[in-house]
Order: sequence, then structure tokens, then C-alpha cells
Amino acid sequence: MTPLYVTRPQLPSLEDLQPLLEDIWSSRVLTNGGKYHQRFEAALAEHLGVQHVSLFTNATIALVTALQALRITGEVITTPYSFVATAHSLLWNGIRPIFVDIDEQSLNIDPAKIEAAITPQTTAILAVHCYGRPCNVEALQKIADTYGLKLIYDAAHAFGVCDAGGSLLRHGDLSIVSFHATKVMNTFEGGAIICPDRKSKERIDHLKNFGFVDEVTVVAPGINGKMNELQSAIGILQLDKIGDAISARQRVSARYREELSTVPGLRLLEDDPAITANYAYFPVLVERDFWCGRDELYEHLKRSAVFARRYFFPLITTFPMYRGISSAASSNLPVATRKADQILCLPLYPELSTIDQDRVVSALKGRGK
Ligand code: T4K
Repeated sequence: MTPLYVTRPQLPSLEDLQPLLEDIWSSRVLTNGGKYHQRFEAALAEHLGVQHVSLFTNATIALVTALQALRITGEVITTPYSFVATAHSLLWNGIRPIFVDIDEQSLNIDPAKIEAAITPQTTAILAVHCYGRPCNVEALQKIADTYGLKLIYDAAHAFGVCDAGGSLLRHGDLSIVSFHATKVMNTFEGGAIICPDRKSKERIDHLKNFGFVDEVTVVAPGINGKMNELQSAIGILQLDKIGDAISARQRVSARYREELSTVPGLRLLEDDPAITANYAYFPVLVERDFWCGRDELYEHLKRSAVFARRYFFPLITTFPMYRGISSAASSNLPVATRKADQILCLPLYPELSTIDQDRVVSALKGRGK
């Protein structure tokens, strides 16, 4: 049986890649802001309809750098329901994460619970558009404005998502997107910060290049976060095909909806018609009246060579570096704790065939037990 993974990366054709590789090989410019880096940054800004983009080697380094760029210190309010990189970026900056529970529907940080967590040490909110589903951006901005906090979005999952005003990535002080192999848009490894103005982009560009402004001037203890020419060239080719890739994801996603919406005990997350989605993930919630428990289902699917994933279980707050923080207690995070025990992300990628999708659906419905 062919294994079916939660995702399979979209690849550019080798034929399209060949001339770009030859060009890089002949120029011998491999990194440090070369031609392909510049082209990809410009192409991304145009595609997203945003002013400024700064490319990174991955989104984790981009998150760490974004916090540095905004000079965030003290305490930052964040969600427990994410990939560990979100909270790790705070610890890498010596910042104390303060965990606030998520909203039942969006699975994103619940704005109604944030104010109670603000202290004199709070400097920012680090929110996540989990599974590419938008946070309540208006409510979060209102809280940030009222309390003078910075607002940063971990938008690792949100490439291509738009609301009525355009790309979701334009919200907040900075947004960080991931181009990891498992993402909707990939450069093998990669990421970017979306910046609202030239000055922020300049500071971020210095920070990702060791703090260098020119050959003899270093203005900050920067890091090496640069995207190289090969990643950038791949990004240019991937961007050309991203519309088709998202449409294919949409078809797979719609078929799951059709097949699974009436399965007893399985709850699907609702699509918001006001949002242009990217169909990055297909999470299902396994409820009490399903024919088996979530972990049993996970193992059952595995036996059919279907490798679904329990994103995001275990919760970040259960790991040793976080569990001593008082806001990490499960009693403070009842919704996140419950959802982490219920969720399963099904295989979803552009090339998932209907035959393979049927295999997932059939195993989910308990066939072959
Ligand atoms: N913030 C959020 C909210 C994030 O979700 C992430 C990353 C970040 C920040 C940090 O972004 P980066 O620094 O990575 O740019 C994966 C990814 O490694 C990670 O990027 C991602 N989130 C997270 C949600 O998922 P794993 O542990 O699930 O990866 P892995 O290797 O088990 O891959 C899952 C499946 O995908 C495999 O079973 C097979 C398939 N696959 C994977 C890779 C890497 C392939 O077919 N080809 C591949 O090259 O973490």
C-alpha cells in the first residue's frame, strides 16, 4: 500500500529549474542577497499586494528576528495551540510567554481572554492564524492599541489567505510566513517577514545579516537568517504555479467535506465565505459519539498506511520548558486542552488522487477494522 502522508510538497519541474540552476552555477552568486533573492522578494510583494517583504532561511529564524526588530521584552501573550516554534521564538529572546486560551470556533487565541492576562510587563501579543484560519484581527488590534502593545502574527500557515481588504499578512506590526516543505508555498526551507514600511524592512534586513549595514558597520547583534539563491529561485518557480496548487487543494478539501460532513461524531471546521482560504490543512475533530477515540483512529489510519497528524498535540504548554509557567496550567486552557485531544489533520495536498482520498475516507469510516 502506498503510504499517504499528511502532506506532500509541491515541486517545480526539473525542466523549469535547469536554466535557473545553470545561471546560478555560472554566476557563482549563491547567497547574500543575490539576483534571485531580489527577484523573489519583489515577486512576493507583488503577489501578496504588500509593500515590503524580507526573505528568511526559515520561519523560525524569522520569528526570532521579528521580535528583535520590534525590541520586544518582558512578557508576550500567545496561544498554546500552535507548533512549538511559536513559543520557542519567545524563549530564544529571553521573553516570558503568557498563554491565553483559544476560541472554540477559530482555534485561535481568544481576544476576550487577553485583557485579564495583561500585566505591566506585557509588551506584545504573538497570535497565530492556525491552519490558515484568520484570527479576529480587529479585536486583537483594538486590544493592542488600547494597551500600547505590539501585535505580531505567526502566519506560518496563512500564505495566500485573503480577507475583504486583501492578504491576511498585512495585519499587525509584522507577519511571518513559512515556506517549509510542508507548507502551501514551499522553498524546501524558507520564510519571510511582511513589513509595513521601508524602515522596518531595513532593520530586519540588517538583523538577518549579522547586523551589517555595510562592510564596516554593524548596528545590532544580528543573526544569519538569509535565504540563499537556490531557495529563492525555487520560490520564483513555485509562485508561478501557486494558484493552480491552491485550486487543487480546494478540490481535495471540498471532496472531504462532501464525504465526511455527515459522519456521526466527526466535526469539520466551518469555512468562512468572507475569506479566500488556502486549504493548507484539513483538520477534523473526533467527538465522543465517533466510532472510536482520536488516538485509536490515528493508529487505525496508520494500519491503512494513512499518516494523519495530531497537529497540535501535545500542547506546547505540556513541554518541560513551558509547563512551570503558571499560565500553562491546563485549567487556564480548557479549550486548547480539549481540542488538542480531539483533532486530526488528514492528508491534503494538490496531487492527492481521488482513489487515495477514498482510501482515507473509507478508513475513517471504520472500514478494515
Ligand atoms: N509557526 C507555525 C505555526 C508553524 O506551524 C511552523 C512550522 C513554524 C512556525 C516554523 O516554520 P519553519 O521554521 O519550519 O519554516 C512540520 C514542519 O517541519 C514545520 O515546518 C511545520 N510548522 C509543522 C506544522 O509541521 P513535522 O514534524 O510534522 O514534519 P514531518 O517531517 O513529520 O513532515 C510531515 C509529513 O510531511 C511527513 O510525514 C511526510 C511529508 N513530508 C515532509 C517533508 C519535510 C514530505 O513529503 N517531504 C518533506 O520534505 O513538522
